Amino acid sequence: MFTKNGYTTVLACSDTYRAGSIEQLQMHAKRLGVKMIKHSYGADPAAVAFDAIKHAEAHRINVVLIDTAGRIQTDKNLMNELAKVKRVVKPDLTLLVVDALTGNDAVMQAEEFDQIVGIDGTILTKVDADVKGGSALSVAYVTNKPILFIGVGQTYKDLEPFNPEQFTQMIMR
Ligand SMILES: Nc1nc2c(ncn2[C@@H]2O[C@H](COP(=O)(O)OP(=O)(O)OP(=O)(O)O)[C@@H](O)[C@H]2O)c(=O)[nH]1
Ligand SMILES: [Mg+2]
Repeated sequence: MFTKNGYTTVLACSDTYRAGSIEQLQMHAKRLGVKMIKHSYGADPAAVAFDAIKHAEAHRINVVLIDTAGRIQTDKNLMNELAKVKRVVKPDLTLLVVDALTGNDAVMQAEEFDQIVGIDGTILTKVDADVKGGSALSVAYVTNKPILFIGVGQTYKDLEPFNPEQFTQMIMR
């Protein structure tokens, strides 16, 4: 989406935790023709993000996308690690990616992430598979932060701006 709109990007693999995460992001970077900054598994996610920002500054790249590991909101250590990434790199925008299929759990997730890490908004994925999408209402309500984009499929073009009208129609159907 950034590339299509004329912005240059660099990806930071700050998911140093989940098996295969580095290879996965590397593949996306290759397909998209963008640079990716990585360390090894177990490395400090904040350090990776920091390096990516330095790289972007040196090469005048517009946007740094920092991909962090998925985690359960009840794991205090991992949640604090995420808070650290935020403290160290001071991102312009912190987005929580929520899977619409997780239903009510998405609401708990969003609430905890907002409290501990602080989010600016959410991206709701798998809206194509969600029966109703009612959790979106609750996620926006508990965080009081906007849903910015929805995921409607598995390809790069399947990220759409959130359209409240359309969404309401879908829920009311
Ligand atoms: N149908 C559909 N599939 C999606 C959507 N968003 C992501 N996926 C698929 O869901 C799977 C997991 O996507 P990832 O991007 O790896 O999810 P993640 O949340 O980063 O997962 P972790 O890195 O393990 O925390 C992939 O196969 C994606 O293609 C969506 O909006 N719709
Ligand atoms: Mg991931």
